[in-house]
Amino acid sequence: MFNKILIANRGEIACRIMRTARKLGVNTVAVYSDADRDALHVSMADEAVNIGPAPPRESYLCGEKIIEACKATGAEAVHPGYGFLSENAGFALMCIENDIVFIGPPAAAIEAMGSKSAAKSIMGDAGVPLVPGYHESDQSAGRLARAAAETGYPVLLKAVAGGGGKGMRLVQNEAEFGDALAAAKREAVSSFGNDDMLVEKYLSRPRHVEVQVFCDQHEHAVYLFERDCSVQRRHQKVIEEAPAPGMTESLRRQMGEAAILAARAIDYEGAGTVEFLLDADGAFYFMEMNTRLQVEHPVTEMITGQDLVEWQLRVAAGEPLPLEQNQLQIHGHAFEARIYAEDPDNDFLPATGSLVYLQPPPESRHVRVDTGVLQGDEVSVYYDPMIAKLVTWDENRERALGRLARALSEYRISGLTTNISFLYNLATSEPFVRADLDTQFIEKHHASLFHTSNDARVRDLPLASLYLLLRMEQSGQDRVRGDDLFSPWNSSSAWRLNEPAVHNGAIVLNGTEYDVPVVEVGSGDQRRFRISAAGKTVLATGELKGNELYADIDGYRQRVVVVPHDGMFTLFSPAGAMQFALARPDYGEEDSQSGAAAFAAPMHGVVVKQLVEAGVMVEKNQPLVIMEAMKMEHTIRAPRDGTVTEFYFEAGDQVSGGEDLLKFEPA
Ligand code: MV4
Repeated sequence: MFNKILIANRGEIACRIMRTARKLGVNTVAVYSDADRDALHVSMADEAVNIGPAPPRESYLCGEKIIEACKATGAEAVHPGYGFLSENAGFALMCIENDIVFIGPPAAAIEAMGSKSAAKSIMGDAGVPLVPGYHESDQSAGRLARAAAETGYPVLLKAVAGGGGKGMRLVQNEAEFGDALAAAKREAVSSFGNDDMLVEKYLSRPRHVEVQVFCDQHEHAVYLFERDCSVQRRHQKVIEEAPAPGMTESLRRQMGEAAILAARAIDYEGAGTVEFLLDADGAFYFMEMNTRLQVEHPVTEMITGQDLVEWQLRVAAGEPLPLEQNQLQIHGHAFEARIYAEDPDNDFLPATGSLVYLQPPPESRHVRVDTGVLQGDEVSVYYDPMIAKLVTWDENRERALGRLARALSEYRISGLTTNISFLYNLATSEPFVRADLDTQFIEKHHASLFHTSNDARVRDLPLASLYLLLRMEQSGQDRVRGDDLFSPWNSSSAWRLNEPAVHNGAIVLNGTEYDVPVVEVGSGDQRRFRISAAGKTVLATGELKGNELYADIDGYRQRVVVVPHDGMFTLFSPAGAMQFALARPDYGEEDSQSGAAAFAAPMHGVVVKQLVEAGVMVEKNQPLVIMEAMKMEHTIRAPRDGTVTEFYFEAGDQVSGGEDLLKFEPA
């Protein structure tokens, strides 16, 4: 085994690799860019070397600097992680030339899988099943058109140098062929500088099923079963699982053995993944081979009980594979959800900013969190905005999926927008629960996954209202215990003595404001909130314990989780995640954490307009300030008669959710 290795990567995968190195007693060297001086992967390493400015070209992608760092620290081997230099044959060669072990396959194996047509030729010759089609070198339009006709429409044109769906075109019939070819070539040339095409029979509803393989330097090869990565968005994986639902033992063995054929065909060594398209009829076809450890490797670790990074280090050090095929078994089921700083409701626009608050769910035998960031870290523009991989395991798919949904509902991040509630909607959606998976999953079920329609969610308005009422009462009590007594709407009981217990609050769902009037009825054990929302009136009561709301609505009881973030709230119920905000704060001021009196901004946004002068008397409900957030204007109104004694912002100012907007003195 090595004495010291260098990890030529950052973030969660660098941390992941160092965890295993430490376990094996291997010393670790981190490399870091100027943007990563305070990153977790740097503090985890035994030594760390600065390799330049933030842009990857000048640091993490700069092979010479990595080699230099190895020499300076005496590292014997380099683990490239995924991305960056992991599938760069030139870098693998450079390592060898400098007597440094590249923890990955031989450069020739990386090279061989770089071209789709060359890869297909090799795999076809080795007896790995291919999608019917054409992958020869004659690239004349006439030859390609004839290949399409022989294959049979519809066909898919794919760029030979392609990846990630770029330079790919579906052609339905002969009439469309010419235009489609021209379009695919244009895209391929601009993306890859190479417009060679291959032609494939189009499969209409395939699944993406990939097989993990491992080879050592002693002719041994095993497969560690499959992962289903069908749920993707723009060719980015979203949720992965192992094993693939609906696999038979026979299909598993056939795919596993085909994957080993593929690996042997290129004299593979180390960890590799053979990707297949699995058709609805059970036929499977080679798609590509990834010559690296993949992001989603943890689901394989969870169901096999193996540490794949340990296997990589052992194999690279010349040891034989730790286990033979007949010693490997699947136990249970695992999921991985990729938690990203991005906005699903804005075409998954990457989000940058500070992880102001970061609380992952507790880790256990069932829940694993692979991350490279800590609370307070920045998600910068330079690197992939993945925050963490949330991995769950249990005895079967249903239970593992339940664990995933639960863990997602417990994941708390504020400071930037994340895809957590989108992932929750996905994990709890009926077709996903049924394992009705294919590569069009997200497009097909768009309406139930995104916050495009409120129709289904208005049913949960009473839950949101009940939460806000109970939260107000709690913070009111907190404040009475504290010394923050000046504000009458903070301590609910104080002013309710003089007014009927009526709340005229309004709740915003995805930019639409709903009036949700509430009347308190009864007292003591019999006290209920009579909540009217969306044309229906219910009687509600409940208890709020931390983030758990124990709700009783017309006698129907349920426990849901509500997570505050950025002045908004996400309610996780079995129906999916619902985001809401307080539109008119008649349920009381909502930010109990900051202890802020007065008006906290309901969310990140911009102050558009100040509507009254400081010091002038205003009436209850009179508009005070207009804020714009999420492309919506929100009016902040007076909670009762009084005066604004101070505005903390001017028109045009950026405000963070939870920050005080103004100070109000009741009459
Ligand atoms: C296909 C296909 C259907 N038929 N090939 C997309 C990216 C590229 N690496 C391969 N891809 C596909 N190839 C044939 N002959 C459908 C896809 C595809 C896809 C594959 C895996 C995961 C997600 C996908 C999403 C859309 C299309």
